[in-house]
Amino acid sequence: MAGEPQADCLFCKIAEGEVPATIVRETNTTVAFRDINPQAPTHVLVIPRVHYPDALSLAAAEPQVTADVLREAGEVAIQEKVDTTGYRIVFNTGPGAGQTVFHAHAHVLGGRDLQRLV
Ligand code: DGP
Repeated sequence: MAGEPQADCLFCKIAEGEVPATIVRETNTTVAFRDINPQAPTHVLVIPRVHYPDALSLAAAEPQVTADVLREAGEVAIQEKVDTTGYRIVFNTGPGAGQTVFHAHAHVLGGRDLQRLV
């Protein structure tokens, strides 16, 4: 059920400490950890502890937690010192957009010149 831990979800397992990850920040509602396949010098994923398959289903059910994810993405940028040069927050949504893990997550990318996407 949405909102409940999913036995087959990698990011639920990371949130519960069952799968190791390099965690950079944690709150009661979120976990931030380094992406295993970094696309920039700073590439951190921020996830809600609760399981929803993507950012918009999280937003519909848990607006406060969604705000927590976004705020933590900004805190990661400050902690990683990419806030002054600029950084990108990305929510890949759906397979056609490259989403491969169906537990909502924000990518925080920075530390290099990021090509303009839009
Ligand atoms: P997305 O393509 O938006 O669903 O992003 C999923 C990201 O998750 C992708 O950039 C790689 C990362 N990832 C996949 N498996 C692991 C893992 O086991 N550990 C960590 N730290 N990151 C992972």
